[in-house]
Amino acid sequence: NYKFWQTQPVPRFDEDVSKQEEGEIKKGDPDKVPKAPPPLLDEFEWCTVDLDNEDELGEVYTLLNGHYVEDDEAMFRFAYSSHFFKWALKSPGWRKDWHIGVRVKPKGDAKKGKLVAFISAIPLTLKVRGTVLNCSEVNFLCIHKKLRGKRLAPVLIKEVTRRCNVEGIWQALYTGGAVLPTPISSCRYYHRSLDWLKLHEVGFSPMPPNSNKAKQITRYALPSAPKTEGMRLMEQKDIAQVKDLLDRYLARFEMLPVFSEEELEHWFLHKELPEDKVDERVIWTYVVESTDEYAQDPKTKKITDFFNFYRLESSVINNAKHGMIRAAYLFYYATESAFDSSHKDGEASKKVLKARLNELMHDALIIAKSLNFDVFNALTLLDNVHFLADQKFGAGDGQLHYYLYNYRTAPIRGGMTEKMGL
Ligand code: YNC
Ligand code: MG
Repeated sequence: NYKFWQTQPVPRFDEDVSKQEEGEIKKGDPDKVPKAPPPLLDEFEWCTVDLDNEDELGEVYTLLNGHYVEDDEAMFRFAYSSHFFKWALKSPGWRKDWHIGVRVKPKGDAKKGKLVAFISAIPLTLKVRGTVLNCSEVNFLCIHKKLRGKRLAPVLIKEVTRRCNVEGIWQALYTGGAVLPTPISSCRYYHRSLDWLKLHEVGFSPMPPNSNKAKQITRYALPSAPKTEGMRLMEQKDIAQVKDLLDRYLARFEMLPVFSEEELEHWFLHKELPEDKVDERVIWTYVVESTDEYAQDPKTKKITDFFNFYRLESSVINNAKHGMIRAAYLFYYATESAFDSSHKDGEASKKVLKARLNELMHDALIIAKSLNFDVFNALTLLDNVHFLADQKFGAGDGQLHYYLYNYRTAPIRGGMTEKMGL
């Protein structure tokens, strides 16, 4: 019955949001923002986690790797790398005090007690049906398994809200598998096997009736090299062009993130890692650079398409043979073929887009396979419906619900930002 959520500025399930005015639910009042965090039980205390401190980064890593999101059957659990946390939590404009922890109060001579809960926010500029919202994105809410069911989650949510309000931020975007009042959109996870046998052995991919191992392996076989001419890894010099293409592409959707060049660089461009950390790489962005058919100089090239995926492992909780699943998550993409104007009718234009997306995603799968990923994941958003079935993705049982805090809007159709796991 949502004892906590019914006290919050979010639409109720029974509201007909389409009949109400779009916008802020409760006007933010800086004078009413509490000066201090809400109280915790006596044995706990608030802290700010310093992700620039390797020890504290390690504490977040340990908490989340032992206690973060699992599937319903507790077979798999998200296993973020330390570098992933830096990527996800230190995007441009990040604030240290938005990395919030709860510790057990230190005993004896100890300087700090064990980290038992975490919640975070990063700044996000979001466009919802033309309105630009300066909001935050709340993620990585996690409570130690021994402290579950004690109403600590609402306290963490109140504290992250307070720390956002202090900065004059009154709206937030968040996602999750839990059903809360009230999703603005809901997506399903789709999975494309790259190493079917391994996925089968860990219990992720069942054997379909009337099939066998050999048939399944053949079904998901991929060529060894990508096919699209002009495809290469994104470089620094591509940022402005990729941003222009992405901005135009995302403008076709009802809700989208607005990235500055600096943000786009952070999220899309891989930076060399120290030698001992090379396998913590998170992001791979590929661009297609083609000869521009409209250019005066036929040698002029421009970026006509791009896509990227990030790496997020899942630990396999109880399996003798495999400890980890290496998953690639489709993040963003954009293609000039979305603006095809050679056809007058919409159906023909859609075919152009569909054909191009299938070429691009086929190459994304080939590349991910060559990078040793076991599975390629995507959500039912953006233009993904055009390629999921053709590229042999199968529907998963995970749903991802999207929520906005303190903002009322009619349900969002189709695409929007791709998400970082949960
Ligand atoms: C959840 N995922 O309904 P009611 S996603 C929000 N998001 O409240 P307790 C959640 N609320 O129903 P536990 C939630 N899960 O009584 C539960 N709740 O109104 C609500 N799992 O609290 C729940 N991470 O402390 C109920 O629950 C109340 O001990 C119960 O802890 C929950 O990061 C949790 O799945 C999820 O670590 C922390 O189970 C724990 O069970 C856990 O008794 C594994 O809480 C990891 C996991 C969630 C991933 C995520 C997004 C979080 C968004 C939070 C909302 C942000 C709002 C915007 C704030 C900023 C505003 C501004 C400006
Ligand atoms: Mg609790």
